[in-house]
Amino acid sequence: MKGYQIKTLNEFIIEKQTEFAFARGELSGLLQHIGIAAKIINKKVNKAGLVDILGEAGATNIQGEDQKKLDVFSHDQMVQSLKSSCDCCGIASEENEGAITFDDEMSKDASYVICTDPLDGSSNIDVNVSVGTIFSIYRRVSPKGTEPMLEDFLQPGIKQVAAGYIIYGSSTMLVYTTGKGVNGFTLDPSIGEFCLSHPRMQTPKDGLIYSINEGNYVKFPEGVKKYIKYCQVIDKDTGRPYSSRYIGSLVADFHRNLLKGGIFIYPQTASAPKGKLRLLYECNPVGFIAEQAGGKATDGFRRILEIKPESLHQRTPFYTGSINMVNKVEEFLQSEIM
Ligand code: AHM
Ligand code: MG
Repeated sequence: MKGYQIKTLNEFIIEKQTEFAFARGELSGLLQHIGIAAKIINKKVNKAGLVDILGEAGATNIQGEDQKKLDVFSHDQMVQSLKSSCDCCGIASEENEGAITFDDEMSKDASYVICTDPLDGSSNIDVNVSVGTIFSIYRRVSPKGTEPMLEDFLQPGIKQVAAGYIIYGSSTMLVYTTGKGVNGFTLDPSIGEFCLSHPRMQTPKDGLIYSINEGNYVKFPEGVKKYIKYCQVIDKDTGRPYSSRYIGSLVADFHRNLLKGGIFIYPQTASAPKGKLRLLYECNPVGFIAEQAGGKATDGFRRILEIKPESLHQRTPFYTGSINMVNKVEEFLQSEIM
């Protein structure tokens, strides 16, 4: 009898490693440990309504936002899993002001640093809406055997070796890229494994969805206001009016648009001239996935992946999704400055 044909995340990672003649398995080890952290965080997220884990942890993170207990748990879990991989020498996390560096001999010898938002969209946890974990992996620029330095983390997104996210949704998925396309894995809870479910993901060049927090409309730049009106005009050739869909969880909003075609916008506003989202651990990894799936990611004027970061928690306006839709909003933005 033929068995159930599956390819697990770990099998896939090892298979890909053999495509690089000189690969030493470090990146594979890291990705596998992120997969383990994802399963543990997933379990906790699933039980969020059952145990006393909801509510503020009593602390405010350095962005001035209240930390939920699950943010803290997810951060601690990522740190723990990455430390025990011995393939990571340091972490920049949304939940920690400075970079976390590992000073044990094994980790100091590791080649990679990681930037992560351990639990993105966590304000949605209390109401049972999808949240995610985002990660971005860089090869360090400081010498191996030493403690990592700030410049290891402040590399432009084009230097990412791998990036991905986990979405804790109606099912749990891990989506990642190493710069050779995007692959998605769905967690099969019956066997506790991420299984390849979305090989070689490509996003449509056009879409019918726009995702933006329209409550901030009056604060948006003129170009964004005009683009929103453009989305709402009836035009049967382009399928307009587009549907407006906004969850308020970057991973979930992006993931839906990746699969269906659409644009996600978090622009600069009058009160937040640099936008809200963070370059290192939100926009760069999501932008890398977008590009690898045939989409686009910009700050309205510049390619996200080419921005040289100046600080760990730097914010940036963010426009990402189907390439023709991002090009269109850029036209509106650019026509406003001419
Ligand atoms: P967080 O990292 O503190 O969860 O904030 C990021 C989240 C994103 O997931 C989402 O796209 C955005 O904030 C929503 O912001 P807003 O509520 O202003 O629309
Ligand atoms: Mg967060």
